[in-house]
Amino acid sequence: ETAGEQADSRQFPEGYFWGVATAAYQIEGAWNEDGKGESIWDRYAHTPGKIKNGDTGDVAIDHYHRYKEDVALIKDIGAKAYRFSFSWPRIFPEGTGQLNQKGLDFYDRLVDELKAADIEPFATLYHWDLPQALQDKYGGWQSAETAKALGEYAGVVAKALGDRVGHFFTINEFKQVTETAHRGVELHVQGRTVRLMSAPGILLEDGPLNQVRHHAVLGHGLAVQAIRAMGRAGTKVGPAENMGHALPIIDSPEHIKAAEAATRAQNKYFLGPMLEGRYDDAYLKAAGNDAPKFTDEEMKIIGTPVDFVGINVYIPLLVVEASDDPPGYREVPFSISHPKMFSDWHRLSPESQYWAPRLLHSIWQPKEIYITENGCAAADEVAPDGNVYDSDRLMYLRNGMTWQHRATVEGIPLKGSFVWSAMDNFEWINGYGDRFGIVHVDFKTQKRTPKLSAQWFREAAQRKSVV
Ligand code: GBH
Repeated sequence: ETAGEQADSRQFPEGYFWGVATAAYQIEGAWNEDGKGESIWDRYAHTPGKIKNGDTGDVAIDHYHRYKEDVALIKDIGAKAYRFSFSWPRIFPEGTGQLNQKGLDFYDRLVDELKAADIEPFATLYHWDLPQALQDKYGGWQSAETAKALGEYAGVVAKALGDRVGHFFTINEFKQVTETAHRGVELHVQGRTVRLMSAPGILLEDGPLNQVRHHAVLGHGLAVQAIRAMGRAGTKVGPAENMGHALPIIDSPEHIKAAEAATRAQNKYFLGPMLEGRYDDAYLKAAGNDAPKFTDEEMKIIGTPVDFVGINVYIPLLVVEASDDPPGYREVPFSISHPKMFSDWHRLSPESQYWAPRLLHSIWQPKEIYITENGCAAADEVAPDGNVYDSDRLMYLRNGMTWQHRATVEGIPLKGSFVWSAMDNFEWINGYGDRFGIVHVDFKTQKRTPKLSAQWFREAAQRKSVV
């Protein structure tokens, strides 16, 4: 075997999308310009005490005004694909009804700029910034009206941009939109209990929360149908879900089977119904009176076939087989010393970049899979020589992508992946504290500086190989 052949075996398949990702509220700024309506995140960030340091996305990284510079930067760091999201209230200030043409025009120009730079646009319809008007009028996702509104908005966007945007994602992270926004997580800090919630931050009981979950997948289904109907030939659509996935700690058939069962259970609210058109019986039975109310017609809409499944891959669940326990698996904790990333919630798990797509493939066999987010925050600093030496992020991405490569070699239909994030940005309730970019942004001057990890990415994308 020659050295050349060895190198080829390490290459990702031809056409693998080497991408980077962002989301509207995290980068755009211009929160009230050109007729944009208010979103639940504008409202939330403007409410004292909700976001670390009182940060807001009012200006963010000013991408709305700097999109040309940013597209040039994305090209420069070697990305062949760019995943961004539309701000729904920029396009429909009231959520439905009157279109704001100026808002839609922004995305029209952005898409043209990307195409001219030979970067494939992948667009997310809804990355958490619900029009506040829908929250006020219907209680947001508590009502099926919001699901309908998402479907209408999807049709308008697909009609306008579906000739150039070949890939649409419906909703980003169903769990965050539903559970984190309406239940949150309780943390115990210095003897106090704090509940961390994302917008709109309305605490719901189990029954209403299950109904919110149901409306989110219903909105997804309606959006899939609208995009199918309006997109030109070739337009593909699917969800972008933060897929709960289990790592079989030991690679043996029994433990892998246990990981499969745990992964199925983790996805009973969202991926399960979307890919099977039905809720898991065990879920409905356990929920009892709190089970969501739904019709057969709605389940058909929810199960509308998708072209691909996008998954954001950050942290796994660790499981071992437990054949004497009914579910067949048992969750085990991370060791206290398990390597952690900069964000408190984030544990190191490069294997997840293989196991998440592999389990998705073995459980549901979607036609295509994308890893829609892969990345980490780091304690980045600009060194005296002007560079940002993010060696931990570089290690994180290199190892993660090595495991993605393994998935492609084994015939799992993983078609591409997106680094989260292209540029440092507004990290939701953590404000500007957690930097996820492979490009550094000085939040005062808005100066962009590609980090060491961006140099690595450019080289890898060009060689189509990470090792
Ligand atoms: C993704 O969420 C999002 O799609 C993206 O917008 C986000 O920037 C990125 O990941 C990084 O978080 O500080 O304890 O309140 C992944 C799920 C949601 C997990 C926010 C961490 C904050 C936890 N993340 N969450 S905490």
